[in-house]
Amino acid sequence: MTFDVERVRADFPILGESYRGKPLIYLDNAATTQKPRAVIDAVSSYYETSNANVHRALYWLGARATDAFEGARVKVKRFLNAASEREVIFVRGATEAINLVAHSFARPRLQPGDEILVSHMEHHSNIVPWQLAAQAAGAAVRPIPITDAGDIDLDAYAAMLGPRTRMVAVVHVSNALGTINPVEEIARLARERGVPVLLDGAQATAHVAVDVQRLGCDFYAFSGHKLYGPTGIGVLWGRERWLREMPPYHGGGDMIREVKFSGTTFADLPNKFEAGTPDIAGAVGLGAAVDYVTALGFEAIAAHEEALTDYALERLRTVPGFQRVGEPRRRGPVISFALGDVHPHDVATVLDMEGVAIRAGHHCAQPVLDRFGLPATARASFAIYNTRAEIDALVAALHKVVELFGR
Ligand code: C6P
Repeated sequence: MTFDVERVRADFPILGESYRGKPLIYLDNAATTQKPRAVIDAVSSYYETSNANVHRALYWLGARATDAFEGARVKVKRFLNAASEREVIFVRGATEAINLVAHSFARPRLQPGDEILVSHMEHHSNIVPWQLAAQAAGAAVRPIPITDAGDIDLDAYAAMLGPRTRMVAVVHVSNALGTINPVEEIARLARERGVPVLLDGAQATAHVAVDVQRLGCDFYAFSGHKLYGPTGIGVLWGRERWLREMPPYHGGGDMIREVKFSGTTFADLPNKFEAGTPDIAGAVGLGAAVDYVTALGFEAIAAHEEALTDYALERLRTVPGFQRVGEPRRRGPVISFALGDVHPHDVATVLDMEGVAIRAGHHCAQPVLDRFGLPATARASFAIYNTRAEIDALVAALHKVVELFGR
């Protein structure tokens, strides 16, 4: 199937917006993606036709809401190729998913002197929860080194896996460097030593097909809003064997079997981890987002985004002072860069005046920027609706930055 970017663009109403006469050129897709009409309609149609609380109401509307919510879970199960719907836990996003695993899985298993391995390129969401769990137990979080190119040093990783390693947590696609990590290999090495692996898929699910069984990991975390879905909804996938053993993370309604003052028993999976009224409309929207990308197909998505990223790199090299941060072996549609000694915030501000939205800062990944000796970078990140003309506009705006700062 050929990929028709103009047809894709027509699905995203926000791309028609402009500001001060300049059309929106949205190149901050790693922060959050825009939403297609199908997702917006699914959310509003849910509220217009199906809104009720789930798993509780004894009337038809409640059954309709529950069907919509549980239908979304089935879609996510297929999307990830999970073994069962019981392995799909709805949470607020990747951050909550990782906190859940750190708190309910890792923390009770940790002893003083134990180690959790994370890579040096992790987002804070895949560092801080492990630090909290480790601190409580007298354990340590150790960074797996990365190379100057921005790849995980697999030999160093293999050497670090030892008798005290209790957990490995690694990002599938880096938000700061764009690296697509060899996560199957990382999981295989851990599995050989009986160490469970969590993959942070926040930046992966919109760009590469994810098959959790093939990846061989134990947990997979992602956020709906980076996959063209709503904010406030995300997924923790976990192997049923582990999820059954884990204690609940939050307590409240809808996660119990029986509550007595003498003691409470908990509901089966996945409800055990979904205390309180969930983000029902968010889940429905996420289901629509999953349908949307599945219909486009990941082969077509990847071909479009790879061609766009290649084109962007070729054109960006023409900008005086452009320096890419990280040249990993495999990369997603993310380019982090410096522009001479112009501060990345100045770069982003001038680009904004030209209608081009990028991110500048540490991207919530301070350790990796420290690793490269930088306090911040500018970052352009692409999605299915971006075009070569938008890359040209980015490059033209960067030339203006260079002119303005006289370098
Ligand atoms: N990165 C970025 O601009 P939440 O906030 O829970 O949806 O996702 C957290 C998260 C976890 N892991 C990775 C690799 C991420 O990139 C993110 C979010 C955004 O890069 C916001 S800081």
